[in-house]
Amino acid sequence: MPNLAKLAEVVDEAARTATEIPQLTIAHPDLTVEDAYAIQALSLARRYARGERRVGMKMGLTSRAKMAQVGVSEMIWGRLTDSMQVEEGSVVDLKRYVHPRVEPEVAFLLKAPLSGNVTPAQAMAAVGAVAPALEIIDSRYQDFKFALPDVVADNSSSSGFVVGGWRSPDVDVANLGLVMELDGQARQVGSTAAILGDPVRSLVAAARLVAQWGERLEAGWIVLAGGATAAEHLTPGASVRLVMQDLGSVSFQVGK
Ligand code: OOG
Ligand code: MG
Repeated sequence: MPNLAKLAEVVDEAARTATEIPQLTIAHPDLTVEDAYAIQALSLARRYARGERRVGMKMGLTSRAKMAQVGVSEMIWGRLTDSMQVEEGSVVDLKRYVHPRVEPEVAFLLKAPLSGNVTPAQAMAAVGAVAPALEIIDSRYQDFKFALPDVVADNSSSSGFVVGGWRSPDVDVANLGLVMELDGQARQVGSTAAILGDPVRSLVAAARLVAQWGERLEAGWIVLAGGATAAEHLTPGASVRLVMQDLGSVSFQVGK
């Protein structure tokens, strides 16, 4: 039985110091997905002990494009804290990351708790606002390569996220066209429909998955539905912008 607390320290330190590490499954080939979620919870406990606050949840690998890019085809989730949130329009420091990438997402802001088996209508009834979002993902593993238990233990590559202006949840997010630009050039073009056919399904899945771990999505939390396209590498000095039909745009700048 691997020492889960020790492995939590390893992934937490890798993230804290932006230092790459070998995949955990090399030394621990029998690591299960359940072990990995326990490691994630223990590593987040270390962040809370340093004063970070939970602000939400991110879903991952909810589109085929994302699954194909990382070679893992299972839906995963991670925990978001306040220190990961990047103000819209601000400059991010690449030194905080190992090998960051950016991907276009939809964010839900909850006005009521949500947990367990819910219908899409029940899920949307708990949503106070929706927004376009850019997630900065950063695997702590060498070469951004991992197996399912590795990425789950590493908080599903959670690293940073930028949320655009909140809009009324009356905007139907099922099939919104989107363009993610780097330095004004379209690099990824797609639709929110790539996210499980409708990002609301990702919120439904989020409610079900947290319940398995005895948690619930809380009012005031942000839920990221998952990347709608493959992610792009962040390069020094780049300006990154996501334009989404009906929801407007969100952007940030990469430091030189
Ligand atoms: C895993 C995290 C996946 C998403 O939106 O699909 C994710 C990774 O790609 O490193 O955030
Ligand atoms: Mg993501």
